[in-house]
Amino acid sequence: MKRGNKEASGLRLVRADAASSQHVPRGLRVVSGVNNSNNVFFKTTNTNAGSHQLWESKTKSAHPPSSDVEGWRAGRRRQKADCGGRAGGRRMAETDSHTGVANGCHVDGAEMNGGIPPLQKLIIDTDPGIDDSMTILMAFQMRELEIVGLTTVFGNVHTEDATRNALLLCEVAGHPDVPVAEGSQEPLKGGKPRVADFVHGSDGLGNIHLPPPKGQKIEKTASEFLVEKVSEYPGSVSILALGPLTNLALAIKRDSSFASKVKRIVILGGAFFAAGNVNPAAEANIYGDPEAADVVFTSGADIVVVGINITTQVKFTDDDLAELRSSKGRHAQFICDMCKFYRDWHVKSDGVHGIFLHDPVSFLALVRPDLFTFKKGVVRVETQGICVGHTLLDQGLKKWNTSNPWTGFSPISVAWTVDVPGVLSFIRNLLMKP
Ligand SMILES: [Ca+2]
Repeated sequence: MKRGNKEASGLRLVRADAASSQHVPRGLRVVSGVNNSNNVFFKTTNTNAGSHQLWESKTKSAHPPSSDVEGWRAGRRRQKADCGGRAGGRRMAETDSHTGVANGCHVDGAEMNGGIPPLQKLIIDTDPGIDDSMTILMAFQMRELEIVGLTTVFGNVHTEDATRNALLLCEVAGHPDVPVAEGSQEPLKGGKPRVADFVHGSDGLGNIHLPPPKGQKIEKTASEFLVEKVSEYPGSVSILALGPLTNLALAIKRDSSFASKVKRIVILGGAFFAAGNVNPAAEANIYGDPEAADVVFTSGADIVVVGINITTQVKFTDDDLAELRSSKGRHAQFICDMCKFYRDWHVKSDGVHGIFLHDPVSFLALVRPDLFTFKKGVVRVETQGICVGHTLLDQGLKKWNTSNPWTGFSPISVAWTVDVPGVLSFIRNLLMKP
């Protein structure tokens, strides 16, 4: 890793793994870049405009094409023609964190719209849950998303309460017709689920005790609904999993082609090379059903997982919450009412005067992957002993002499770094949107 090799010219290389001969063009500051298998990612910031670029190269030493740099120097807004295709084997995306101005670029094989992939079908598997609720309302605020349905699971509350809250949230969002399919009441191995009502209140929504929803859940179970929709639109439906992974594991067991038909599964869960939040070993969503998590992680699906090592970097302080309350955000009052209970728990539990934005951050890994870097590798989950629920990634740093429990499974993408100001700005803008 090279650090600070451009200090003299006023450029600072903050992080660039395995990029031994990279060149940082004048006027751009590299803020992140990791070697992801054979790819090198560079994220650069234009220090004048406060905007970001993400570069990807198939080689281990690369730099942005000079024609693009000239565009930056002239301060021109790059148009679609500049980045609609590959340039020298590189793909590039440009976003403007302040304006969200759209440019047609590529990231992760998707046409981008200001960093956001175009209209995509999304199912949210959820246990609402205060930060789940924020995320669901945010998702409904984005016209780039088609919410195909919500599926529910235990976790922050029992499954039947999660279903009631999911129905309520669809109604609050003005989308009462979105189907809600109820999921499993218990983890794969059976037994009483762990329920975190001490974090989210007895109603799961910070004890605001709303009247019951007008709508009803559909007859299909969550795993039936997941299989049906993924089969109806193969390669087109993404899933955001915000709770224990029981429903997804059941869908994978129900249909052996589920993993290949789902477009992408973005998961909030795990703690990668960091302490858990249930105990030192485990994070709550994975701990809620470790067997299911191991089934999903080793299924071969296109998986992105965002652990609490990433999400705890992104907080709303008391000042942020006050600002949200005084904003014209469509759901600002509702969210701030819910967050009171959640905030008080953070003070007691973590000494944080504010809230972690776990679920919203994982949502951004779906809609704004350019604000993260990822490391690819096989992830397994401990299912017994004192470390039950522990997630462990094989980073690929060593060629193992013999096969081991990580051998032979498909690698998944683990969120490795996050652009905290970029993520916070996107979340604030969405929540404060009238
Ligand atoms: Ca959740």
